[in-house]
Formats: sequence, structure tokens, C-alpha cells
Amino acid sequence: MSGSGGRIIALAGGVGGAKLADGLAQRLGEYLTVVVNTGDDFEHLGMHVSPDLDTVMYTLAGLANPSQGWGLEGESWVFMDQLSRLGGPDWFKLGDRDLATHAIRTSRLRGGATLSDVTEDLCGVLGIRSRILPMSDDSVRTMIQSDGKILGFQEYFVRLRCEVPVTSICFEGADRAKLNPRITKLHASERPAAVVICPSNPYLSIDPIMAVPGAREWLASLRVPVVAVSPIVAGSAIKGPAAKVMGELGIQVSASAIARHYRGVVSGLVIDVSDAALSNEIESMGLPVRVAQTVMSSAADRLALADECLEFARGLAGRALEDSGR
Ligand code: FO1
Repeated sequence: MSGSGGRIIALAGGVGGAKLADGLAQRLGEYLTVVVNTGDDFEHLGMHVSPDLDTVMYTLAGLANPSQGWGLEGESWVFMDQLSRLGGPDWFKLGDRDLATHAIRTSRLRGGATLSDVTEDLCGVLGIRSRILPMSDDSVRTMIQSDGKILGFQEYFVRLRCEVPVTSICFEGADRAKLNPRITKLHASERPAAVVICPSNPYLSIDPIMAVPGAREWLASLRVPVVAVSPIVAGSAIKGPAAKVMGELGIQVSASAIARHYRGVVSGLVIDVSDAALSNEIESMGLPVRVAQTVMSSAADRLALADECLEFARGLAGRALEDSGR
């Protein structure tokens, strides 16, 4: 499965997802396709910004800012300085080099290109061998309901720093969106060997992908192991607001809750070594568990987790799908 053993599809959102996608990309090169959440996309200063696509793209190109996780390493901020001086909206930081990506994307989209076309061309120029596909070429916007107010995702995430409570989450436009046709075409020529759901926020990054009509059916129709990595480790999120959001939605913050969330979609769950004690509880839900080090602090950690996922999926490949609760 790794290298010569077949095509792998990864589903990913932003920073946490991009790290595992990077480990998989190092192992699999062109045999990896990453399907990316675009629910975080928004129009800002007249530009179309696709934060998760860019985070995955920059990470796989080896260009990401390692401390932020998003944006480019060695970025300069002359544009932001001037924007602030002019009284412009400076809550969302657009680096000088990063701006070029948004400008090219916006102008190509206005000229009639699809988000998939632009992403493919940018990835080509950046020398990325794996394929990166937006979940849809249509507009889907993750919206946060907080105490009666509806907030756009970046307004919630960046401007308000996730400080307001989440009452509910919806994916505006998802019901009218079409799953990216390049995704459904993927297995027409060659059936993938497995799907890996990266440790992205299940509620804010993976659910928008699943909300696109046909996404769940497409996953099930592949009839291959679908392995998810829990982003919750020892009752906390490795990064981002997953734990806070789960608490606010009345969901227990644990890897077991992630197992319940993904039940019916995945055929196995990778949990962190610190959660090994939850294995029996999760397996009693009919979901096989792999215990691994899921916190990725180094490049070697990304590769090691990628290998764990691929080996786990290989082991599940022979199992009857009904046995694993799908
Ligand atoms: N995240 C922040 O916390 N602050 C920012 O100012 C910010 C700017 C930004 C610009 C371009 C881009 O592609 C991503 C950016 N992000 C920023 C990250 C982004 O908001 C989130 O990481 C994702 O949407 C969540 O996955």
C-alpha cells in the first residue's frame, strides 16, 4: 500500500491534517490524492482566500511557516503594515508572498477557471507530486451560530479567536454543491487502496467535506478501508478549537467521542498512545483501533504516523466491511 501498493486518498482540513498529508505525500508521491475542505474559504479584500487548500499546498511544497502552521515561511508583511496604516481590516494576516497566491487564484476564478484548475496549476508550479483537490468547485461556507449570531468561519476563527461559544455549525451552500468531479473520477481508472481521514477537526474541517451531497456515498462505494486519526489526545485537541467546540456542543472530549462521530463512515480509528486505555471501549463499538504516536512534532513523526495509517489500512483490507461497522 505504501509506494507501490496502490493509490491512497486523504481527507484533510488545515494545519493538523496537512502534517499527516505531508507524511503520506513523502511516502506516496503521485500515489496520494488529498481532498481538502473548502468550507473555510472566504472573500477578503476582493480576493478569494482558500486557507486549507493553501495550508496543504504550502506544507506539501515544503514552504509552510512551521510555527504558525499556515502561511509561508520567511514571509514579509509590508502589505499588512500599509493596510493597517490606511485603516483597512488587518485582523486577517495576508503576507506579501502569500498575496500572490490569492491574487492569481482570484483572477483565474474570475476568468472562468475552476478552483480545481487553479489548485492543480499552483501545485504544478510548486513542484508538488501528490494531487490536491478541493472538495467541491462550488461555494460551501462553514457558518458558526453563536448565541443567536451567525458568523463566517474566519470571523469566528481568526477575528474572534474562537472565543465565542458555538451553538451550532452549518455549511451554507452544501446542499447545492457538487462533489468535485475529479474526486468521483479517481477510482474509475484505478480503485484506491484506502482512505485516510487526517487528524483535522471533525466538526469544522471533515464534516464540511461529508456535507457535500454524494460524499458519504462515494466513500462507501469505494469499499476500501477508511482509517481516521483522532485529533483528540488525552482529552485535548493537539491544535485548534476542536476540544472547546466539542464541549460547547455538549460532546464529551475524548477519542471515544471521535469514534462515535465517525461511526458508519470509517472502518478503523488511530488513537494516541496516551489514550490506549480507550481501545476496548472503541473496539466494543465495532471499530478496530490502532494505538500510535499521533502528535507530530517533527518530520519523522509525520512519516511514522503515515506508516502506521497505511499499515493499519492494509491490515483492515481483508476484513469484511460489515465486521467493521460500515
Ligand atoms: N490564521 C490565523 O489564526 N490568523 C490569520 O491572520 C490567518 C491568516 C491566514 C491567511 C491565509 C491563509 O491561507 C490562512 C490564514 N490563517 C490565519 C489560517 C486559517 O485561518 C486557519 O488555519 C484555517 O482556516 C483553519 O483550518
